[in-house]
Formats: sequence, structure tokens, C-alpha cells
Amino acid sequence: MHNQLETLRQFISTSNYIVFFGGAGVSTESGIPDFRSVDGLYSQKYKYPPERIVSRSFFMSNTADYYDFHKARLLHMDAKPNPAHIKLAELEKIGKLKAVITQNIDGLHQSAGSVKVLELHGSVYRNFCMECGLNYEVKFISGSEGVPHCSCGGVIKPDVVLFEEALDDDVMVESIMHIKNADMLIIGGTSLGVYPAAGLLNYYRGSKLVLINKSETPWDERADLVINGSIGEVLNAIVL
Ligand code: CNA
Repeated sequence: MHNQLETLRQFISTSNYIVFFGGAGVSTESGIPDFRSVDGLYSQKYKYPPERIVSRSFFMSNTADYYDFHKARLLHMDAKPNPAHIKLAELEKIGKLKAVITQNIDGLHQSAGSVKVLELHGSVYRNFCMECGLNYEVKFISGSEGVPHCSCGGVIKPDVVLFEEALDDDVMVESIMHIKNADMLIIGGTSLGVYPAAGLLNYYRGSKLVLINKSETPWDERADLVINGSIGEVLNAIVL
């Protein structure tokens, strides 16, 4: 681990366009469960399989069950950024990191002070009426009984990308631009099993691809540095 941290430090000190690409594992140290770890949401028992609940067709057909899951398992309004979020925000502040591209929907990168955050899968903090488009804050959702409805009567939907839904074109284009320009790409806390998000990594052309993850990923072979560990601890060990 010592040598790996030293290599990570060297990579950072010789880079000026770092991009971070992350997933649910970035927030587990803030107490938010991921999907695919042994104690993740996919391993827990619900009335329906979680991977089915977070799909567009389930949202449309079983809206009340979707919201039971959403409010109980996807809303973590008391969660605080951990050292991984904080170090990434610091790297941006000193001008080394140009973008955080995240599959997370929890808003913790912004809470830590990151400014350029590209949310591939949206955010639970934005919600809109499916009929009239009116926006609603997350507190309206958490404080509602059952399915939250707009004043016009329409159903309110969280602005998160469910399975079977397309990713936002502008967010995709900007993410690709940053990954293409990056001289260092740090990937962390993601199983890299969700597409098209994981496919974005193919746009990286540099020679400092770093993977920080607790478990193996399909990209380990292609990485210039793999650190199997907790991302909060690893990034916390980097002194800027
Ligand atoms: P995932 O498939 O659950 O994978 C998480 C990965 O992170 C696994 O490979 C773990 O081994 C690894 N991991 C867990 N904790 C740590 C840690 N502390 N340090 C390093 N590695 C760790 O999650 P992905 O993000 O790859 O899958 C994409 C889904 C998960 C997206 O659509 C998200 O919206 C969705 N999700 C987001 C959140 C959130 O916003 N915090 C929570 C749960 C699920």
C-alpha cells in the first residue's frame, strides 16, 4: 500500500487536468449503502428486487412501492461528506482537478465544496411534476405521505435516471470532453457494471488511470495503478 500511495502522490503532482469518475462506494463511508457490496441494497430483502424497483416501468406501475423504497433507502439527507469527497473538492480548489463525474444521486460532492460536478444519474435533491414540470425540493418529498403530488394533481418524480431511462445528453457530452482532456483519471467506488456510464472511460487517452476500489472491477487490467482499499482512507492519505 505504501508504494501505491507514493505512486498516487507522484501521479497527482505531475498532473494538471485530473478527472474523477465515481460511484456509490464513494459515499459508503458517509453511511449510505451502495448497491452491489455484500451489505449493499441488492443484498437486502424487500417486497421486490431493488434492481427492479429503480426502473422506469416499476416507477410508472407501482409508484407507491417505489416511493416507499426511495424515502427509506435513497434519501439520506443527514449524511455528511467523508474524506474522499473533501479531498476531491480540495484538488479542484488548487486547480488540479477539473471535474467530478458521478453516478451518485446524493449531492455529497457539492456539500463538500466541489463545483464542477457532473451527475450522470441525476440527484434526489431535484424533483419535478410529471404533468406541469414544476420543481419541488427534497423536503417536500420526504415530508409527503405516500406518493407526492403536485398542486396541479400530477405525480412528482425525482430527477434521477432510473433503469430504462436515457442519460442527459449535455451531461454526457461534457463528461466525454473532460475525460478526453484528462491527463489523469481517478476511478473510485464503483463496480463499473452500469452502462452507459461505465462506457465513458473508453474516452480516456492518458497514461495515469488509477482505480481505487474495495473489490475487483472489469477495468483493473487496463489501469496504471490499482489500489484495493477504502477510498476515504486512500485519498485522506494524500497531502496536497
Ligand atoms: P455499486 O455497483 O454498488 O458498486 C459500488 C462499488 O464500490 C463496489 O465495487 C464496492 O466494492 C465499492 N466500494 C464500496 N465502498 C467502498 C469504499 N469505501 N471505498 C472503495 N470502494 C468501495 O455502485 P455503482 O456506483 O458502481 O453503480 C451505479 C449505481 C449505484 C448508480 O446508478 C447510482 O445511482 C447507484 N447508487 C447511488 C448511491 C448514492 O448516490 N450514494 C447509493 C446507492 C446506489
